[in-house]
Amino acid sequence: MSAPRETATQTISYSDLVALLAQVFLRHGTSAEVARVLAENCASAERDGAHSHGVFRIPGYVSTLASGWVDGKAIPVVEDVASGFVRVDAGNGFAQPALAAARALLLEKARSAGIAVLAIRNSHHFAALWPDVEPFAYQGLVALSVVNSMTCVVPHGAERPLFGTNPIAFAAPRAGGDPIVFDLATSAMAHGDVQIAAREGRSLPPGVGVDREGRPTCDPKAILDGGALLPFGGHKGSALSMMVELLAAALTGGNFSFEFDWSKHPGAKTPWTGQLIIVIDPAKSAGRDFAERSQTLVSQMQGVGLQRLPGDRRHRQRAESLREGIVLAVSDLQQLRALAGQ
Ligand code: NDP
Ligand code: PYC
Repeated sequence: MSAPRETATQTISYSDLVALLAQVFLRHGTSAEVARVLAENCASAERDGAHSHGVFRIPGYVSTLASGWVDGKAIPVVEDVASGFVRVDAGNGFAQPALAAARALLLEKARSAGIAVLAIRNSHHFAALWPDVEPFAYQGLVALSVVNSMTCVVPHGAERPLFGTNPIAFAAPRAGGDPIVFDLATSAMAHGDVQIAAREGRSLPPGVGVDREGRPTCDPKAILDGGALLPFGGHKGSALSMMVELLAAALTGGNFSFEFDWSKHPGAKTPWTGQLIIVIDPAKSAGRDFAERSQTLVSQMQGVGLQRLPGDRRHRQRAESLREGIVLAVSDLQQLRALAGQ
């Protein structure tokens, strides 16, 4: 999925898209709870214009479920391990239902201890990361999450890929406005965006990846066909990607991006790794109101000429989608309806 945007389109409401996607997940082997959580996650990405992790991902979810690589009916096991630490074994299921299962306990701990860590392991994350942190900011909390993916990024100074595309997402409350949220792959480009560029026949900017011989290339197909991505910002992005491997895998008990072998599951696309979420209650910090301080910072940034905050584009697109409906290619909608058995 991801027909070029100039193809025939149709609009669908957010709630209808959630219902349609839930039907797709259910029909392809998930439990009702997993279908609900993944459908909301995927529809939210599409609603916010995060196309690389919206309905574009559905064929990958479906082929992965069909391959037996992931357990769509896994029941996460939540463990209360310390005053500020919650562990979840996702049971080879998806990470988002694991977060949903642990959410209430994580919130309670963050409010009482001032900070709490959620360590999810044995989990698959195939989505955007901001939906995992943004809701905490709407509840007045600061949240940071990292997840590792699959080997496709060459560490800075190395010769072959090892790291995943390893995103970092952050959310913080802001007085009188949407929370401050950013969510970025530590690779120069998300793997999903490389796939979309390949399908649309677009070339990439220099510095994104290398071909199978390790030579710099702007051809997305060469990156996907035996080549690899580079970290963003050279050694700096590479260090952050290494940090993500340590926090999301080593600290949680999940797999590093290079540790799983899905070759015996043709069609498998979802990385089998781990995820870490840290939630902080700013009410425990000294003195001034955190959300007011966030707004002060934003005002100052705007005062020096900043036109666009991270998250602004998504929030603008969200408002438009909720007002006018989500625009999908007709062919994508037909494919979703067929997958839903309609
Ligand atoms: P982008 O480079 O598109 O955006 C990164 C962040 O920068 C966003 O918060 C974005 O805000 C902000 N931003 C973009 N342009 C500007 C600008 N000009 N000024 C200020 N802020 C800006 O994201 P990536 O390609 O790095 O990642 C895309 C998605 O892929 C993410 O959601 C990530 O979680 C997901 N991903 C998931 C993986 C997984 O394993 N599950 C692995 C890798 C990536 P805005 O949203 O408003 O555009
Ligand atoms: O876009 O890099 C990516 C990605 C990896 C796993 C899910 N999304």
